[in-house]
Amino acid sequence: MGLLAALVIVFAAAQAPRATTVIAVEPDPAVVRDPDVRDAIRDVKKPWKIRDEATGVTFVLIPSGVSYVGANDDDPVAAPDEKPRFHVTCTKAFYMAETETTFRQWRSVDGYRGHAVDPLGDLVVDADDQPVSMVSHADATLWCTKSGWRLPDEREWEYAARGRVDALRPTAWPWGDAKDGGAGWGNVPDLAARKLEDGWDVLGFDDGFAVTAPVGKFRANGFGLRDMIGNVSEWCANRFDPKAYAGWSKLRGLRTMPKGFVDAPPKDDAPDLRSARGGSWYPPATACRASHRWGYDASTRLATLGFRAVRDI
Ligand SMILES: [Ca+2]
Ligand SMILES: [Ca+2]
Repeated sequence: MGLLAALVIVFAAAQAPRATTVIAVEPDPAVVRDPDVRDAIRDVKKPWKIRDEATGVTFVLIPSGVSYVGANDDDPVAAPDEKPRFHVTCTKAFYMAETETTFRQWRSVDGYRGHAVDPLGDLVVDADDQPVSMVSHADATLWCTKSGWRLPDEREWEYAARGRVDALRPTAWPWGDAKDGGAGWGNVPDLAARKLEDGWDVLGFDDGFAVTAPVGKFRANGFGLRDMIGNVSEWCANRFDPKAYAGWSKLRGLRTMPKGFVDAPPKDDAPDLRSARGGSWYPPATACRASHRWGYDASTRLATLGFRAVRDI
């Protein structure tokens, strides 16, 4: 019995939950302004905002709900890979990091002390509170896995980026259907960025940041997430297929990816393209729409590309 008891203790230790602090049980109505979203969060019966103590990553609860993925038919700048728009049901709530993964958080995990940063002259892009960039898809995936987390599926990402639990018509840009009017919504390619390079296609205001901004400086979306639009684009878990929406639009509901899910390998030595979302501080401005999709080779490292983690419930 003594040996059995010892084994039970070891097993229990191995399964011990990570130290997590509850930041807020109830959604803050000043942040989550839609009462339907607040009700959906309460229905999950889990705290709205929590913090992982080992890394400092703060998560907010993304409730189940219904939304659209893809561009509206009348969106004049939508690319073919954003269509056809389809209706999804997020069937299972999950936690998503409130911000992009920062350098401080990145370095808090063993084995991730050092990091190569793309030289951008005198511009600082690797301060503790700036989003980590220059990370490959494998880097981002492994970093998440070490803490028991994962990258989002791009449908989950877009559902989360829209910040709504209903099926009302989504807007093309986070702030509306017109390109202008986005001041305060995120660190986007703007007049500050155009000082780096004449002729860049930018939005017509100055958000104060030419390159990456410290995370969380701009307004939260309907779920309380920050910087989903702009700052750095964000790796998603799944393979990028420009024609995927034709098939996905025929599925009923959003399939939440199980832990450890891996896409089938690419066929016939095709490149291993992975999806990235949300636009960044760098042009084009049209990438700062929730429906915009990037497909990058998985080994790509860019000063415009980072990630955020999902923690399953
Ligand atoms: Ca900017
Ligand atoms: Ca972002």
